[in-house]
Amino acid sequence: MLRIAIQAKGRLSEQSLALLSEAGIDVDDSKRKFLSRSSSFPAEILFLRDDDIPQAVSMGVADIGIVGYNEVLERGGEIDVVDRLGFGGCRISLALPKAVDYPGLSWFEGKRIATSYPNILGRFLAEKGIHAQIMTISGSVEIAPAVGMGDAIFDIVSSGGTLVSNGLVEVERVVASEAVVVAGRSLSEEKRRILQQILSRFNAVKDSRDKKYLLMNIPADALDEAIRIVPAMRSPTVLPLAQSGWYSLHSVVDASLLWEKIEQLKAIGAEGILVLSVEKMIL
Ligand code: PRT
Ligand code: ZN
Repeated sequence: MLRIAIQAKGRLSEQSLALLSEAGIDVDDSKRKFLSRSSSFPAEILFLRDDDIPQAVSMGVADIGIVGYNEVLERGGEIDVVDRLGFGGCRISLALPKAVDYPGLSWFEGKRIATSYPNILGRFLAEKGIHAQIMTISGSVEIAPAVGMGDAIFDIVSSGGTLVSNGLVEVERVVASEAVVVAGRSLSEEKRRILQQILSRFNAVKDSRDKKYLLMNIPADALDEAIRIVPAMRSPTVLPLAQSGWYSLHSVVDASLLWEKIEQLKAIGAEGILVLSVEKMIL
């Protein structure tokens, strides 16, 4: 049995539950219990605030956790990042009122910077040799300069909309973050085995998310060129059609290249192109 901590309520909770479910780890979260046993996998889910997940894993209250890398960097502990999940992407940046004419990092010397990430900021400033006063506040950091609680802020940015609507400009991107899996350092053999099983399922889910399955009819004389355009993982499947001189070709492509590939295939005579989502992909 492995205990997995995830965010109870917030930006990462739905995608964490969806990932677990796609990996065959179903949890009944309708009762919103603190601890919930999976009905389909030897795991239980502990619902926590994201700030508490690194410590919970470090102390062994949970064996692994799904949490923003920003929290891992800020809180530290006896934990290792064992996987990156590709959602919850954001960065932690320094931002200033837009009226300031920013000359570079030296501007921060002697200034007051409001943040919920004092440890990450402290390390960054020390590394750059800048002496500034860090003002730790736990929420609504973006309003700090307007109310006189700091000259600048160090906060999470994703679209940048919040900065703009508060009259701030991002001047330094300090760290990039996304949701990650963290694991404790003293897991038993059995727990490590379950963790490996989970990670390989997560990878299958992640790999399938950005792939599309393509089927098409292709004339015999264009077959070699079609195989070059969509080479698949090993090589595409080619089946003869009932009508001679034609083949059915099946392949897998990166979703980002889908339209480009379709246009190339049409140009060499492919017909009846079908595009399907990939449910799971095991490499
Ligand atoms: O209650 P709990 O403590 O669990 O939740 P929380 O309120 O501390 O965290 P939550 O749910 O807001 O975020 C959880 C995690 O999501 C963070 O730790 C990050 O890893 C990640 N994440 C991704 C973000 C954002 N994107 C994000 N945009 N966390 C916060 N924001 C904030 C940002 O600070 C800004 O104020 O959302 C606002 C909108 O951002 P813009 O730039 O898109 O306007
Ligand atoms: Zn939080």
